[in-house]
Amino acid sequence: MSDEEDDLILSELSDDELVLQMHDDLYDGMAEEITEAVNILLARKWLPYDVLTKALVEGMRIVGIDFRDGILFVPEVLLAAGAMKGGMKILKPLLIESGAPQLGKMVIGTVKGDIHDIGKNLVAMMMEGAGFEVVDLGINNPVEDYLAALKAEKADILGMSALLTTTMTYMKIVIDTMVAEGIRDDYIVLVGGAPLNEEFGKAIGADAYCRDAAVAVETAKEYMDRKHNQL
Ligand code: B1M
Repeated sequence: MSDEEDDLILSELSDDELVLQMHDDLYDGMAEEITEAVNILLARKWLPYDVLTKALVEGMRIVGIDFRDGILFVPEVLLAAGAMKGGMKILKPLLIESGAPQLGKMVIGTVKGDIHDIGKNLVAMMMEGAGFEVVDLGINNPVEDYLAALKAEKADILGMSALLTTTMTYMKIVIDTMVAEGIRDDYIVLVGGAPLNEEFGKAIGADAYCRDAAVAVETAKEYMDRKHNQL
C-alpha cells in the first residue's frame, strides 16, 4: 500500500469516491475499512440495499472477474469474501424489518460439493427482510439434508444455490428425488447462482430460476400468492 493510501480518511471522501474506494478495499480484503465505509454511507442516509448492491456486490463482481482471469487467487478471494461478510453483517438487521408479516417459509442451502455462500446468504437476508421465515442449511448440502429440512420445517419453498458448473447439476438430483418420493408438487422450488439461467431452471424441473436476491423475493411472493389462491 502506498503512503498516500495510508493517509486516506474515508469519511472525507465524496459518496462516489468512497464507493470506488470500497471496491478497492474489498479487492484488497480490507475488512476494517469496509466496515467503516459501510457505517459512513449509512450515516449519510444511504439505503442499506444501495450500500449492499452498489458498494459490496459490485465490488465482489470485480473480484470475480480477476479471479476468473487468474489475477487473484483463492486466499485473496477468501479475504475479499471475509470483508464482504463483515459489511453484510452490519446491513443484515437493517434489511430485516422487524415485525414484517409472515409470507411463507423457505429452506435454502448451497448444493453438495459447493462451498460458495455469499449469494445464498444475501438471498436469505433479503427473503427475511421481505417477511419470509428462512431456514438456512449452509453449504455443501446432500439431497437428504434438503428433504429432511423441508419436512421437519413444514416449509413452503426450497431454495438451492450453486456457483459452479460442476455442482449446479446436483439440483436436478434433488428435484428428481422429490419427484420419486411423490413430494415435488408440495413445494415451490427456486434455484439461483451465477452459472444458471432460465433454461437450466426449466430443464431440471424447478419452478423458477432467480437471477438475483431481489428477483428471488419477487418470485417467492408471486408463487406464494398463487399457492394461497389455489387453497
Ligand atoms: Co469461487 N468460483 N471457487 N470461490 N468464486 C466462482 C464461482 C467462479 C465463477 C470464479 C471464476 O472463475 N470467475 C468459478 C466457477 C467457474 C465455473 O464453475 N464455471 C469459481 C471457482 C472455479 C472456484 C474454485 C473451484 C476455485 C479453486 O479452488 N480452484 C473453488 C470451489 C470451491 C467449492 O465450492 N467446492 C472456489 C472457491 C471460492 C472461495 C472459497 C475462494 C470463495 C467463496 C467464499 C464464500 O462464498 N464464502 C469464492 C468466490 C468468492 C467466488 C466469486 C469470486 C464470487 C462469488 C460471490 O460471492 N459473488 C465467483 C465469481 C463470480 O461469481 N463472479 C467465484 C457475489 C454474490 C453476491 O453473487 O453468488 O452470484 P452470487 O449470488 C447472486 C445470484 O447468483 C443469486 O442471488 C445472489 C445475490 O444477488 N443467487 C440466488 C445465488 N444463489 C441463489 C439462490 C437462490 C436464488 C438466487 O435460491 C432461490
